[in-house]
Amino acid sequence: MLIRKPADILPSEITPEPVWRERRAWMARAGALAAAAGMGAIWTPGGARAEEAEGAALPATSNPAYALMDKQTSFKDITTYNNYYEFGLDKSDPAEYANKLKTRPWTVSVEGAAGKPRTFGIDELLKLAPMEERIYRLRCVEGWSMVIPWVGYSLSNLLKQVDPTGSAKFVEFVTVVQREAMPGVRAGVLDWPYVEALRIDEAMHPLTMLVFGLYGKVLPNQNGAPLRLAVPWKYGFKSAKSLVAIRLVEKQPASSWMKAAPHEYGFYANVNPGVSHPRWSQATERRIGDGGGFFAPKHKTLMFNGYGDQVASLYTGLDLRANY
Ligand SMILES: Nc1nc2c(c(=O)[nH]1)N[C@H]1C(S)=C(S)[C@@H](COP(=O)(O)O)O[C@H]1N2
Ligand SMILES: [Mo]
Repeated sequence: MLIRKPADILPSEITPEPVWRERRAWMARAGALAAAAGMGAIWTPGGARAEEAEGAALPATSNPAYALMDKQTSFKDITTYNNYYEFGLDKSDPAEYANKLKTRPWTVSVEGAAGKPRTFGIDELLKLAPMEERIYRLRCVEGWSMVIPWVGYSLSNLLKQVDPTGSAKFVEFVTVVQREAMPGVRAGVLDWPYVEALRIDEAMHPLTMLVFGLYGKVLPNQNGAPLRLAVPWKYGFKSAKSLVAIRLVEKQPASSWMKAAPHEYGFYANVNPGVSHPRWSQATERRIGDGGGFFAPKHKTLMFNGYGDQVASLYTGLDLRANY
C-alpha cells in the first residue's frame, strides 16, 4: 500500500529497497542452513512448530444471513497471496515466513474505557461464542478481492464482556510484534505495531467479525493467526491480523496507514467505487483466482463492498468523500 502504483505491477518494482535487501540476506541464511542440515527444500525457517493448532479442524455452523453467493476463492490463493507486511511486502512473503510466528501462549487484553477490562486467553476466546462460518468478500485497497469463508463470531460478543463505558467512542486494535520472526518489522516500512481502529458503532456492528479460522480450519499464520478482524465493508487493511490488544478510547486513533500516508488512507476506509485512491481508480477490482493476470475480467466494485443494506445507515450525514 505504500506502493506507488496499482497492484498489477511486479512486486520487485514497488518494494522498498531495504526490504529486498533484508529478504535476500534472510534467504541466503535459510539456504545455507538448509544445505548444512541436508534437508533441502523441505526445511522451514520455523523448525519444529511451537504449537500444532494451525490446520486443525475448527467446526462452525454456517450462518446463511452472511453467506455470499459469489464463487469462493481457493484455499491455496487465500493462503499464498497475502498482505502481512510484518513478514515482508511480497504477496508470497507471509506464506513463506509466517511459520515463525509463535501463536501460543496468546492473550488479548481488552482495556480502556470499560467497566470490567481484562485479559482473555486464546482458549477462552475460542469458546466465548458459537463459531459461525460466514462467506465475506475482502476488497484490498490495491484493487483486488477474494471471497473467503471465515470462521468466528461477531466482535460485539467480546466487547460486551468488558462493559464499555459511555466514553468508549472508538476501538483501537493493536497487533503482535515478534521482531525475531518478522523480517518486515526489522526492515521498518510502517510504524509498528500495526494498529487499526473503528468507531464504536462500527465495532459493535454484527458484521464486524473476530476470525479464528477459514475453510473450517484454524487460521494459517499468514492470514492472521490466532485471531484477526474481518470488517467486510471496508478496505482490507482495516481487518487487522494477530490481535493482542483491543482498546476502548475516547478520541479517534491514528492507524498505522494514516500515519504512513494520510492523503491516501483515511480513518473510515469504506469501500467506495466513487472515491479514487489518489493514484488509481477504485471503480473495479480483480478477483484473485479468476486467471488471466493483468487481463482478467474486472468486477465492478460495489459501494460498501456490497454491504450497503446493512451498514449505510451508520454514515448518514457523513461526507464520504471528505471522510475516505
Ligand atoms: N497485522 C497486519 N494486519 C493486516 C495487514 C498487515 O500488513 N499487518 N494487512 C492488511 C491488508 S492491506 C489486507 S488486504 C488484509 C489481507 O488479509 P489476507 O492476507 O488474509 O487476505 O490484511 C490486513 N491486515
Ligand atoms: Mo489491503
